[in-house]
Amino acid sequence: MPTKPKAPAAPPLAAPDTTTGIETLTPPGGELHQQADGEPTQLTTNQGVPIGDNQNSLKAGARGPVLLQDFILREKIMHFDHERIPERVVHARGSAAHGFFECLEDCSDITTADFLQRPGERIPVFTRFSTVAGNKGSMDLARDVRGFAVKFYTQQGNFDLVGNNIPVFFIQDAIKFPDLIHAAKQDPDREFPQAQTAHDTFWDYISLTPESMHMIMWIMSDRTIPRSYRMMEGFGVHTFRLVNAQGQSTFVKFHWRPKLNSQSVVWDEALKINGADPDFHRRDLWEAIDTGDFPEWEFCLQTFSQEQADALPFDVLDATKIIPEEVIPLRVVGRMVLDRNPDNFFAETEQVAYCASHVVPGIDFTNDPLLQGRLFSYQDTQLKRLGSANFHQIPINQPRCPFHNLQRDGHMQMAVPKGQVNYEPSSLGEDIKRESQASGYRTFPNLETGEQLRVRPETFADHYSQARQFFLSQTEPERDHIVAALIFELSKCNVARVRTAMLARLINIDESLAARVAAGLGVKDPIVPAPAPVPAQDLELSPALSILAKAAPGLKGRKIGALVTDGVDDALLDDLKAAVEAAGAKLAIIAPTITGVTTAGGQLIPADFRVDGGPSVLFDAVAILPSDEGGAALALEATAVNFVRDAFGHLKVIAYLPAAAPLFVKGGLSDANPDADTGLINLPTKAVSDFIAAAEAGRVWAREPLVRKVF
Ligand code: HDD
Repeated sequence: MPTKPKAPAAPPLAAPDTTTGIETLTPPGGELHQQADGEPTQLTTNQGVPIGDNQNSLKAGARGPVLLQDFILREKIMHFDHERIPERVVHARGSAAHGFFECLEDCSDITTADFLQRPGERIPVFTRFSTVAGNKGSMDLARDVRGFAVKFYTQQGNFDLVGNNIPVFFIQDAIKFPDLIHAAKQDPDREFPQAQTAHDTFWDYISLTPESMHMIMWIMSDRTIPRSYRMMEGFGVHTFRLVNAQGQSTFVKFHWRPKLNSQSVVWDEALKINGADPDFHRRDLWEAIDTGDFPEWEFCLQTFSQEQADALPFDVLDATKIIPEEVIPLRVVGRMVLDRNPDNFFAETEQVAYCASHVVPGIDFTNDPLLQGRLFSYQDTQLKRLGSANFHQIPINQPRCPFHNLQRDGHMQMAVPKGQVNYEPSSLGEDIKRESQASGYRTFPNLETGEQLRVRPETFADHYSQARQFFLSQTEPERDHIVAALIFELSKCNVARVRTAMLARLINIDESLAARVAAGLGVKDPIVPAPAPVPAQDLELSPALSILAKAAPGLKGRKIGALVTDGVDDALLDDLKAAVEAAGAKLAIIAPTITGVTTAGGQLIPADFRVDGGPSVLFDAVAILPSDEGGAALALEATAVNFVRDAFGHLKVIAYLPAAAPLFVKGGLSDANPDADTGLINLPTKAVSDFIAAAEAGRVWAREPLVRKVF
């Protein structure tokens, strides 16, 4: 067994201050409540009573009735009956990891936030990624926004940055959120479709919600089918406020930038990954961390003043808008590394309670009406989910700094607060902690005036300009994918009005977009634009909005699949493995049996996957390396033929030996032309290094028109 690499040497994480005498919750206070030292020597009940037989219930006679007095049976079953808690109403399916945040730059010029003051200092974080619409047991590769929630355990309390992998949102006001989510999730009468927006109710709602058009461009792009959680950007979405020691406020948008760059799969591949490995993303995150390949993100601030905000052509309180990086650049002030998998999914990933209202001194809110609604929603939902106002006492939710107040009691109180005094002002209870104006959280004293109105500001009225900017800032393959995604989704809508209404919106974003989607839907009638009180402006394009324009060549963190048979060439396989690993990727062996293959030189190479369990959708590039007899035998396996056909169809780089010819013929790829296709690497002619270089360059976009109709 290879030994597990250890986390890089790091300065110790800031530990809770134990010198203040303030109680923290681990371990619980009071001698009575100390856990006994040492591991129990045998299975016990929850009361610590040793269990003699965990297989048979207590009966009156060997074949007689079970007795009610069997407290061991009743305790075990009662606990089992209560194992489930309500799943999150959105973001139910997720995966999380522990790690650290390291400050890289002193930010005292703009914020007093303690974790952004001292370069080199690290604090713990717990980060959960999720899909939004699907239930807890749904598949990972749904076309969906991904949640990107980070709990920073700072020395001044927990800061939760509850963001997404997309920097804008569907709606501008939180009062619309329940309707949006009802429309997106399964239909209430039949409880399907699961984990997808490709249905009438979602598109009906969207067609009637023009403010969602910018978000629609993002969710129809490849951002919603990421290759890995490790390869996603993250965004705080709203405009927040930073406040420095002088009380000055600076607006900020929070960004996470992955070290591995943003990467996505293609749609047909996503559909097939969901069948091949519904846990594709959670497995990928788990395995990367487990093998020491720790994912990392830069933490960036996009800061701006009131004057800069006033000069922008939209309102910074509108969560359907971005500020292009070209207009206000990002300042990299920290990094996050995830280096430890949870010990227990339920205790940590399921019970972690992120709240948008959890901020720390130096970070404050703005009047964004979407953010304001969120400030209520998260605490409320945690009460429902976790069952008690004491949810902050669950270990994953506890601050890592001392905390103390006079809140008491409630369901599942875990602490044992001492003393007679649980109120203040009080003249008794000398040791209770008091408020401090000097160091306490201070809300920025923003001047607010105005009538009480239920209205949307006029500055929120432009719904199309940034949607157009996003669409036109994409590279050609990315625009093609937005068109294809809209055609796919709208083709799943049975109600013709919904399709027509969407075309009437799309034409306000870009005429060619609407025309192409109409062609893909087979709509021949002219498209009548929906009323657009503020027509789309031509904003400066922003290449930073494109994944492909920013892509850097490389295979780090990727997976290469080699389909082999008995008789595979030893030297070739060794070269391939060495080259793949040197590029920072991992090689997986796919073989006709899980025991593996015997090479031409007589070595037994164990397989990672049997051919039907390791389709090419699980890999970023593939090598087809059968022996002469092996190639002919594989051509009789539909899964091996599909391996090659799908790798080609998903625009992957394929290295192959001449012995793979029967697979290409059976897969309908006999006319694939290695002279014209940079992704076909004929190994006797070309070298393993050519394969690696081609795979590092990414998918072969030029092949796309050969494998599907581009409207
Ligand atoms: Fe939300 C969960 C992100 C708008 C109400 N949200 C949740 C999670 C993420 C986000 C990442 C999962 C946290 C976890 O892993 O436990 N939500 C966002 C973003 C939004 C947003 C980036 C817009 C910018 N959310 C939003 C609104 C509301 C909510 C407008 C309600 C008015 N969100 C919730 C919630 C959830 C939640 C119901 C479900 C489970 C939970 O909170 O803990 O309160």
